[in-house]
Amino acid sequence: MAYEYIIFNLEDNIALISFNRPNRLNALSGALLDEFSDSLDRIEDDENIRALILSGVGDKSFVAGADIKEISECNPLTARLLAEKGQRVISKLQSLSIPVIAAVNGYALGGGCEIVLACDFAYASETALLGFPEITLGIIPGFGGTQRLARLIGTGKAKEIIFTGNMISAAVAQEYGMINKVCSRESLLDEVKKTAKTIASKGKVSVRAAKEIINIGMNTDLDTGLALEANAFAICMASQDAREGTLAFLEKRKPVFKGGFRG
Ligand code: CO8
Repeated sequence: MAYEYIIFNLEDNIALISFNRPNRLNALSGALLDEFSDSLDRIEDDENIRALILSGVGDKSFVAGADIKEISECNPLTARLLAEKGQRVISKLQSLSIPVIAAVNGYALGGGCEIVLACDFAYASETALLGFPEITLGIIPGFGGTQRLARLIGTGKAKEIIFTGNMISAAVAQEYGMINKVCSRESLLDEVKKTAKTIASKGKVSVRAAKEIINIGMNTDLDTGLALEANAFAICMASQDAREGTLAFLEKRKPVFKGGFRG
């Protein structure tokens, strides 16, 4: 599939997807969602890609939400289908086996904020604004926002953001745990790339296992999560990286991770 509404780049083993509808502040049209979904499949099929970075084209917006023109034309049935489509794509993003970092370079509103919440973590520029303005449109978040926001920051803060539609600054979003780090506009992408490179230099099997177990564990009880962690730990021990990592420590050298399992 050729892409018009996203830009897909590979830098070494790190993928970068930029949402690309700058004259609509990168709003998520159905066509953009299709391209995004296809690019996630491509990434999942390429085991050489070790991390994904998401950002928005232009200096104003990450993603300003779902496309309001498309929403305005929906009837209840097509609205449900569109909400389910967005939820599917964003859940696919969340369960991607490699780490995903959002570089929030401006507005992250509605569907844009829902994308941020499904990433493993996010850095934002100091001028970024996040929020859920749907209530001002007479609707509610429909791509997972009511669920992921409340789970991440608690129901009180989530309800205030969703009921008022007010945007919050990157600094407040950091205080709430939606953003890990606030950077200057100029340094944002470099900071995200630096962290992605650090992650990409670690063991392939162990990074994927850690992500999977944290994600599953957050949706289950502690005992089940601990049992899954022990199994995942055992799988890591079968990897060449576990042998290399532990040997390198004992030999007082830096590990060289190559991925894969011992024969
Ligand atoms: N959809 C479509 N077009 C948009 C969107 C959007 N979400 N956001 C901005 N645009 C367009 C504007 O209409 C404008 O177009 P034009 O140049 O043709 O007039 C262009 O982008 C530039 O925007 P502005 O001129 O408005 O820029 P400002 O700097 O004045 O304002 C804002 C920036 C404050 C971000 C403003 O654009 C805004 O309020 N945008 C809408 C934000 C919003 O409400 N987002 C939530 C959308 S709803 C949603 O995400 C629900 C997800 C679940 C859907 C479930 C499916 C049924």
